[in-house]
Amino acid sequence: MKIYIDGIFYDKKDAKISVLDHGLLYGDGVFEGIRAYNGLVFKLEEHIDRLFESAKSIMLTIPMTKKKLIEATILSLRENGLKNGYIRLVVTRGVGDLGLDPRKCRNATIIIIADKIALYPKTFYQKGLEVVTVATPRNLPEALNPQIKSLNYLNNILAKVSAINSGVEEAIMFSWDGHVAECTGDNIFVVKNGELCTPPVYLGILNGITRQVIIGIARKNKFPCTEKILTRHDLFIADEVFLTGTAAEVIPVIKIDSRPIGTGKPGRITRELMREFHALTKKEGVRYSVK
Ligand code: PXG
Repeated sequence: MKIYIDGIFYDKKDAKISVLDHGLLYGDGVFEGIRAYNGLVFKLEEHIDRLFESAKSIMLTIPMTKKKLIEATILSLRENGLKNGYIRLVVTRGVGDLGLDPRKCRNATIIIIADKIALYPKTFYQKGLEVVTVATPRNLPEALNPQIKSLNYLNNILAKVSAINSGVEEAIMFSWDGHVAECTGDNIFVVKNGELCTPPVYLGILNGITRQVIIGIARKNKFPCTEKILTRHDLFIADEVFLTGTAAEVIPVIKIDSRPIGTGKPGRITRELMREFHALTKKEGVRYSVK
């Protein structure tokens, strides 16, 4: 495995960064997760745009143009001979002194890891996933806006720990005032009477790229789809619930807090959207060739 750090590819064992990098010391940095399907990078420009927006929001200058970063991303897939894969782009504030002051970090560090990812075991995609609601609320947007995909994921990790402690793989997080927000690395959709609903971004969630793709597919297929405030009650009485994310793709939820959702099996609309999503990943994206 070859890992890109600041313009050079290193073997995995040699891919190292300084202990004084503020990405490590303070979680000061941003990241993206991107997927490639059969030689096509899905929504590459959208991910690069979001990375630059996350960086802008924390006043971090990415020392590379979007075009060059796209080239480096594709090069990473090529170097690793990956036709299918997951790309983790990380930009940290860089090496600095001890102390928060980002001015002490002269150069941002750019890391590109191209590998595989399996967020949940494969069987859950057919059988559906069991999840729990957790007490840890999503970050307050006024404190650290969840739209920033920052290296500070402790909020979500705490929720994930609660899920694991409850014997399931994923957690549904709420906003500080008790509305459904999102999961630890996925957005959430509810289906009720043939209509789709998903929480609005202003509530304090990541505006997932898969989320946006699913909204588009749903509307194209004439399923009404709205951004709406949802409560725990709406989850419990839903006909179907599913999660979306680059790593997770589209995954049905069949139980929340030990309560069966709908029939307790992956629903018809969820399955249709999963099919449509996979069909889209096969035909859309930035094409590249592998040696
Ligand atoms: N919400 C959160 C909090 C996320 O981190 C999503 C939703 C889905 O967004 P996209 O744009 O991917 O549809 C995410 C995605 C990783 C990793 O380790 C990253 C995410 C999820 C899981 C793993 O790179 N972020």
